[in-house]
Amino acid sequence: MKSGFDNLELLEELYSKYQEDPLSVDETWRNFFSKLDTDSFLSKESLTLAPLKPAYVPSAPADLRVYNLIEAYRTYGHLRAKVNPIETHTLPEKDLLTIELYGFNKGELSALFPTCGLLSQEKAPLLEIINALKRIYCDKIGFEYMGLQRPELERWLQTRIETDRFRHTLTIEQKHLILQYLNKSELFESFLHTKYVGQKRFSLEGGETLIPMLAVLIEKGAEKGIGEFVIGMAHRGRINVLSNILNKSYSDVFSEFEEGYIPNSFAGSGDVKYHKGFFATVQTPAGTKVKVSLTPNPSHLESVDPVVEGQVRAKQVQINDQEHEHVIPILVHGDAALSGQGVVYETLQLYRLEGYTTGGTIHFVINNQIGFTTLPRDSRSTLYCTDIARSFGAPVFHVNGEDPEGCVYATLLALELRQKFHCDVFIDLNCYRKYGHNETDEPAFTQPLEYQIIRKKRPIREIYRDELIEHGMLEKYLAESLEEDFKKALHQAMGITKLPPKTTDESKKELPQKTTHESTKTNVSLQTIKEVAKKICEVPTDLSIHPKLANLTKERLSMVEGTPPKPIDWGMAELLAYGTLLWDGTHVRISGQDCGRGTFSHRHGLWMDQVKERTYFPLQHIKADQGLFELINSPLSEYAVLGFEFGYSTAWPEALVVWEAQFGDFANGAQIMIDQYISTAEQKWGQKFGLVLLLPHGYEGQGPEHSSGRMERFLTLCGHDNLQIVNPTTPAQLFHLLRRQILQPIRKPLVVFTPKGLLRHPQCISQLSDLTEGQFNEILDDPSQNKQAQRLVFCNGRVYYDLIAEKTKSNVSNMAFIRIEQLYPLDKDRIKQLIASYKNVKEFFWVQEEPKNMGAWGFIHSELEQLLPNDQHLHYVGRECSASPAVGSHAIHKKEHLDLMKALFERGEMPEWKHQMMRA
Ligand SMILES: Cc1ncc(C[n+]2csc(CCOP(=O)(O)OP(=O)(O)O)c2C)c(N)n1
Repeated sequence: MKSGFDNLELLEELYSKYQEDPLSVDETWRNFFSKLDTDSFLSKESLTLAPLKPAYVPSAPADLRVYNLIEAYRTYGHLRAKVNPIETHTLPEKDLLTIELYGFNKGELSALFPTCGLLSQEKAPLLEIINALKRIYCDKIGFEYMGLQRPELERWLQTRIETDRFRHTLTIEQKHLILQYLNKSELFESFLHTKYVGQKRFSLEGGETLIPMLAVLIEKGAEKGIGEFVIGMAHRGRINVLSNILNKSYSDVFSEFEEGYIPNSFAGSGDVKYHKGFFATVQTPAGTKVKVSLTPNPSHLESVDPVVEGQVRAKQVQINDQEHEHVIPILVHGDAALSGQGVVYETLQLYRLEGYTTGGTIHFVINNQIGFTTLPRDSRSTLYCTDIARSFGAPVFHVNGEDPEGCVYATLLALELRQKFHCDVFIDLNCYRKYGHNETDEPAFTQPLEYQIIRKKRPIREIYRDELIEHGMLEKYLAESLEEDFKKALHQAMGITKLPPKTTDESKKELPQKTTHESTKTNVSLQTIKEVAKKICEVPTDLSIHPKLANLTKERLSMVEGTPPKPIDWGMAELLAYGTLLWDGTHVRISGQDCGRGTFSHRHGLWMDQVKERTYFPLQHIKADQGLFELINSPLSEYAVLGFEFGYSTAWPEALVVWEAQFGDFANGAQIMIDQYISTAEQKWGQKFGLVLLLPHGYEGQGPEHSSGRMERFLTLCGHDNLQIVNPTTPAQLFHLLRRQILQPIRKPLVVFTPKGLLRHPQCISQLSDLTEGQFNEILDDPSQNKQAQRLVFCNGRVYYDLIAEKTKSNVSNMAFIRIEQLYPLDKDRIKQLIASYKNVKEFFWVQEEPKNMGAWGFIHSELEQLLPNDQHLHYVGRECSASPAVGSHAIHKKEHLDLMKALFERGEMPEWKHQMMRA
């Protein structure tokens, strides 16, 4: 019996025969192969099959028709460009560029026509004009730049491309340098392939031209004054980029391939080698130094894009790079991921927004024309994987990986364009993937015919080397010695790798930060609070604000200046937290949907002039040397915006970076950012950052989608002190919590469940003295200090206010309420102390408004039960398990709420408590 592989061989043999002579195979196979030929890679033909109408007016003069023809090449020439090193079929002649469409015939090819500025002479034979157009637009670079709605940019590029200025100015030294980078790129991979057989590395082979492209970009960029590049990329070629672009030592790379490898510098849980980040200062051949970092990246493709943008933005702001010209983002994509992942669109949407722009990103696509086992025809509806670029007016240069000089030319053009127009630009590196998805995969299971072509391919390095030798630009012996020297260096590095690791001493490793429950001093002097309050309530004389806002500022000022001061509400406490941090020079950045005013109109950190178009941010006007304040209404995206803020906070850990969700549950639109980055980045990659998430949460009868911030999800992510999960219940608690985030000695992400109804609840207030004297309390004891209580109720968040209202109403005296403000890390010692202070307690309860399978119960019940006296259990009072977070009907919500209160307050003196189940 024949195995699958035998059949494959047979198939390959048949296909080879068919390629030589289609008539040599029988008709069934002929039909099958001809279909594969046109379908195997996304066919540009599909665009050209419809019968085309003439693109000229018959009466139009010749110069106009020539101009139309030139414009057609500028617009569609890329469709004819020879950019695909594994093209399986030749395109038919008849297409959008055929001369008949523009009113010419073959007999006119030698007739003279105006060149319309394309050539230096005024007139030229039609054939010469067409040949020039083919050379410019249909050679090994496809320029896609027309119709981007940026005429200036299009004109500039046109001049650049058509005068072909620096394409042919590569010196012999530069050509040798390109070859040297190809040597490094390809020989490094083949070395790993033979030394570490069967180990995953996501080889770059087939697309190794990426290395000279990146190298030249960094070199030329540095010479033009760029001080830093931040690169985001996925698995493919990452190890190659680490070694050959960021100069991570070969021996360090090899040691990570060794069996038994244990990292010797960081004691977190770590990550696999093709996800880790790296930072280096690289010296260019001309001696210029430039910083290059590669951002850590999880498996989730494209998720790193907004992270890189956020990091770059933070770095630009830190060095006051207002023109966005000194720190540049580079994103390297895979073709399937680029066209498939929605976060790409969300990230691109940020690029010209004032609060997020980084002045343009240079994108590279390692377009190996496959995603794992899926071909383009199954993975996208667009012609190019880069078609998203058109939505944002970003030019695309389609290049052929087997044309290293063209690739380098396009890269330098992209750099110049980005620096001049501050736009995004894409380089679509058409190449192939030498092996399967990884090195252990057999690609011929799913792409037998493509791999027949690919297996016959010579390495790009060899093709280019032989080209240089053939054109007399390189001596053969020199080429050989360059290769030998590099191989020797790899062998030497390998020798070092075999030595024992530098240190296995655990005590020498950098540890993840530990949290403590010691309080941080966060109170602020009365004088400073007054000065800050005055400034944030001061309306400039030339600003006409909304009358209600004018009243609000007076009201707010009276919370500090009144005699006696009025109670502080949530909005004022929050602004005072930001204001006092800014006062001390901390940078505060808040972004989220509609966060300027605040979804619930509680913040009003952004004032609009009611007469003329003008915005005013009072927190930007506190004092001369204050910290920078940014309050940014974000686009309607969670994934990219949260990713951006995460990136920002990792690059600027001393800043208070806040992301607010419109409602807490919208955060799940950014779940990848929460799971893959925020909760794990310190353990995986050693990143220290203090990002704050504000998630409005609370059961107020607004239906399934507006009640829950999905606290349970965050609580299941907790471990290794990775997060701080807080549901504060007073304005003063919020004030101290936000200040603690900056003033405590460690940096940990903070997830805050924020209120909606409580924003204006008459009981949810604090006194001025709570800000000047207090601190953040992770656990709040019952303020009534009813230490004789027989029932001790633990709770969390807004339900506390319902409970004390009900307690007052029903005149209950045997209960005390303890609020767990900080759920994680949980201060168990403090809870134990409090439990011990209530000596008469017979019953312990946890009350929550969320269904039992949601909220804090799943996390807290085992934590609290361990702390109770021996024979005691924690009784659950709350809604039963539910599929949906909350009911849709307000009336049912109210009934559920009454039932909940009754369940706690209307039981007999000492009921036999069971875990309470309630039904609506
Ligand atoms: C968001 C996401 N979904 C699925 C995967 C699994 N996966 C890993 S690589 C890959 C194919 C990627 O193809 P492409 O973007 O073209 O890059 P290539 O591997 O070809 O370089 C897939 C589906 C993933 N890593 N991330």
